[in-house]
Amino acid sequence: MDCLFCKLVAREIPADIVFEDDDVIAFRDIAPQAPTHILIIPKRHISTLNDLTEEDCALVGRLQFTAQKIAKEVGIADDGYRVVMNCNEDGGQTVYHIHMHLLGGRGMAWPPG
Ligand code: DGP
Repeated sequence: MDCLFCKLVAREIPADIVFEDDDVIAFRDIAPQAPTHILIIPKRHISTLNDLTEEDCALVGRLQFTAQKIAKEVGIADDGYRVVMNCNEDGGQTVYHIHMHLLGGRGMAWPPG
């Protein structure tokens, strides 16, 4: 499958990996939008949030919990952070393998652009 993040999981392209377990991998975004910008993804390919099934609920919870763990580890948990998952074109998704953005290290604006 021609998926950038599957290639990253397979170590076919390099990444600055900050966390990995059997189901999830997290790495620094190549174009950071904040002092801390980390992507947390399932190792299994899921194209968009629209493709999730009931069986994926625990996996999505694992993504969120991993974000919390990393936020604490990198020291942004107390000041605060944002997690974002973009879906399809209007949502701003550019890589079609679901991923959670963990953004922190600066104040965030609302509403998002
Ligand atoms: P989204 O627009 O929500 O689909 O986010 C995709 C993110 O992926 C975007 O913030 C940039 C990041 N990205 C794209 N290509 C690479 C890559 O090769 N390596 C890393 N580490 N991040 C990438």
